[in-house]
Amino acid sequence: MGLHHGVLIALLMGLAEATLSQHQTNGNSVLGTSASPDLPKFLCNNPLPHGYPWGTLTANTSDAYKTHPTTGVIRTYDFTISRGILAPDGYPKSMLLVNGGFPGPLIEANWGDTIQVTVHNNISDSEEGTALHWHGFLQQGTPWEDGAPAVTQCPIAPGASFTYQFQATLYGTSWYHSHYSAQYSDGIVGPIVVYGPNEYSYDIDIGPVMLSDHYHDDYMVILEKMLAPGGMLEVTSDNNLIQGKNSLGCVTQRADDKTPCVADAPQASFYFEKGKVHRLRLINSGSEGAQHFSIDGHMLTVIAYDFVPIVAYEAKVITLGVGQRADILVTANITNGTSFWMRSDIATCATAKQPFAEAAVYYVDSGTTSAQNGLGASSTVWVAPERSGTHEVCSAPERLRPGAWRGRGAAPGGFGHNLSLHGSVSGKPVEIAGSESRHGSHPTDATADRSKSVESTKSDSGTRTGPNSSLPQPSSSPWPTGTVGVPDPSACFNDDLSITRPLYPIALPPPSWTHTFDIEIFVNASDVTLWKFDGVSFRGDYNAPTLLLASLGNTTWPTEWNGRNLYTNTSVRMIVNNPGPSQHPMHLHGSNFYVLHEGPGPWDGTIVRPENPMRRDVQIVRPNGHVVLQFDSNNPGVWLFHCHIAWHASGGFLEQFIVRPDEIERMKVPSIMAQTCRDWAAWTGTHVPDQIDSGL
Ligand SMILES: *[C@@H]1O[C@H](CO)[C@@H](O)[C@H](O)[C@H]1NC(C)=O
Ligand SMILES: *[C@@H]1O[C@H](CO)[C@@H](O)[C@H](O)[C@H]1NC(C)=O
Ligand SMILES: *[C@@H]1O[C@H](CO)[C@@H](O)[C@H](O)[C@H]1NC(C)=O
Ligand SMILES: *[C@@H]1O[C@H](CO)[C@@H](O)[C@H](O)[C@H]1NC(C)=O
Ligand SMILES: *[C@@H]1O[C@H](CO)[C@@H](O)[C@H](O)[C@H]1NC(C)=O
Ligand SMILES: *[C@@H]1O[C@H](CO)[C@@H](O)[C@H](O)[C@H]1NC(C)=O
Ligand SMILES: *[C@@H]1O[C@H](CO)[C@@H](O)[C@H](O)[C@H]1NC(C)=O
Ligand SMILES: *[C@@H]1O[C@H](CO)[C@@H](O)[C@H](O)[C@H]1NC(C)=O
Ligand SMILES: *[C@@H]1O[C@H](CO)[C@@H](O)[C@H](O)[C@H]1NC(C)=O
Ligand SMILES: [Cu+2]
Repeated sequence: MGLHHGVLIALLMGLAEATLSQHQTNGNSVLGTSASPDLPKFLCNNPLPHGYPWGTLTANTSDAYKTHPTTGVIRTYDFTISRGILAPDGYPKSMLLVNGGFPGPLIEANWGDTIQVTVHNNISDSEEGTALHWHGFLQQGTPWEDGAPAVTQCPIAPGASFTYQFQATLYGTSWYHSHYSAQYSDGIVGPIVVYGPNEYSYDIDIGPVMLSDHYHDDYMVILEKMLAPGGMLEVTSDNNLIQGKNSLGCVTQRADDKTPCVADAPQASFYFEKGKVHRLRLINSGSEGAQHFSIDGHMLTVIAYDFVPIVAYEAKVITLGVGQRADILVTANITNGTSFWMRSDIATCATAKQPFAEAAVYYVDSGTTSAQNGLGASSTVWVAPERSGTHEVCSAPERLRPGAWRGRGAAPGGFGHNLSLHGSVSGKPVEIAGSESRHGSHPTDATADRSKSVESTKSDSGTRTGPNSSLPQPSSSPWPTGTVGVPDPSACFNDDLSITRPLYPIALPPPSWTHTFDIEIFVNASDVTLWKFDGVSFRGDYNAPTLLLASLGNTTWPTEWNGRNLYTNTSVRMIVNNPGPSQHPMHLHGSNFYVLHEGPGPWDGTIVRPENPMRRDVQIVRPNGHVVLQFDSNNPGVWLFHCHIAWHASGGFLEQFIVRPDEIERMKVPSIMAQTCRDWAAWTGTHVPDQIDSGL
């Protein structure tokens, strides 16, 4: 849907100002601003056996697929999905927002906690269904909570609500997104952090860093073009964002497009403490492009991919396909500069009008003590910049190390609290089963004089105002292409499997079934170009979720549902051949897979490190190449295996596996699943849902 006239005028008035406020670019999100809190080592409003929520378990000795803590703690969240107009890159667009922010609120939990999210579908003015997928969560025993419409549930009808509840049995960094059509491309995305044991220590957790290509057109407009007779599968992005922000949004505006765009929207900024080790949680939450991420001059130490801790290795540039995550450590140890560009470039196997995302990284002096906030000089509190947040300080040994925590200024809602290194924090009490009720707060950014805290830098004479006109622009240069460790812009594959090694080794079991999955493009009888995966172009039925049919013993489905019953298989090997020029980030729900081999051309039959192959939940199959994956098919449920490019999934690039059908039949599906279908059926009885695509 386009922008309405009245709205447009209101917007024009709002945009008359020189630059855009955080609220105009990102709504209620504070990511990428000084109001974004650093994260703790773990949440501590809960029991801490042996000092940690997860007791004595460690990253390098735990097989998380078999052993995980069960804390009994429930982290509750309340999400409302509504339409709203934001201008993330200066170009206003009608978006779909979670609690009024883009990106949506952060979900936090400790390893072993239960996450409960109530989702209200408030999408109006052209109503739509929705469903949220919790990417990378295994959903053992709760396959109906996976959030895939037509597979695990009926969509949440407009005006209806649905409460998801599932346990965090893996830990690390992930995200949630709508799995309804390509809806998440319009903004229904947000980060998830599950705190767990760390093998590699760090001082400051900067938190999620969301990398996403960005489209000025609504997802439905894009799909209508793509799926029109004679249409093309290729979709072109307009910009690239870090934390949902970037400038240059007007550069790609079409000449005939009179939408009032504001040049030089603010870019994101990050604050590093000199000499300290920072953890960044990179997430490719985009719709198509693979991202090449770097910070000028800084080596990146990768400690986890997806939900899998790995043996640390150093890199200059990290490649992330859509859905993939990387946890990295960055030491602020450059001595001849204090501000640097963080960069994320869309690799050239995707078509992008403006592929370069930038954000500023500022070194701040960690030696400063606070005089401004009424705390005595004996309390070491980092003042620069002032932060807000509601994290507790708990008395676990690790948390007492000075430097690990930052002081926080007045929080947005006015419930500021005083931080001391050894005590607890006064402020809003949080029940163990209570909510982390930070969503919906407006970014007031009560920052004092930030420029004081930032060391003087060589100011450059750049013409752009971002990231923030009150701070100097970095003038650093990117790693030169063509040098060791810097991939060519056309490189569309993950780092070599020989250097990405899980910290906890698991040997590859013998497969009980091996199958080759082909990727094809074809034109259907209506002259629509679509994808085929494993011989079928997927099209789901929102009114008939396959998991619910399987639970009733029905696994005989129409061909276009592309279901494969795995019967009593124990481990399934999947050879995926990609004959085309696009990369495909292959994602499996319900399991992590082993990555046996990846490369150009066909597979030569060799396996990289069979005694401990890489494991993750998304792996890129490169253009004109192959990937060989294998998973232990022991988690009962119906699980999607698909390309995570939103446009490819819409074009039919999905398959669903029926895992352990006998056990599915024995599971007790909560009655709310049937009620959700009745609500959806009631709504579709009077409305025709515009399912022009695969549905996912
Ligand atoms: C830039 O600074 C202004 C004033 O301090 C603040 O309101 C705004 O949120 C900042 N923007 C970012 C992206 O940090
Ligand atoms: C796991 O890591 C700890 C802490 O670094 C170390 O002491 C221990 O030896 C490691 N254990 C194994 C099995 O690698
Ligand atoms: C629901 O959506 C409407 C229209 O977009 C909006 O005005 C309202 O604030 C939303 N309600 C909530 C609770 O977010
Ligand atoms: C900075 O730290 C990185 C580790 O992240 C290290 O590889 C590099 O050598 C250090 N550089 C300097 C100048 O100390
Ligand atoms: C800082 O030092 C590095 C390595 O010697 C050099 O490449 C870079 O240009 C220097 N930066 C500045 C701003 O002088
Ligand atoms: C913080 O400390 C100051 C000075 O001791 C006190 O006046 C204020 O009430 C405290 N704030 C909170 C939220 O505890
Ligand atoms: C071709 O695909 C489009 C998009 O999925 C669909 O609407 C149309 O019905 C299909 N045509 C035929 C003949 O199957
Ligand atoms: C199973 O479900 C499909 C789709 O609803 C239906 O066409 C088929 O008749 C069902 N089979 C049985 C045996 O009920
Ligand atoms: C494994 O799954 C394949 C695909 O459906 C099937 O042909 C085969 O019989 C299954 N094997 C076992 C042991 O269930
Ligand atoms: Cu794809």
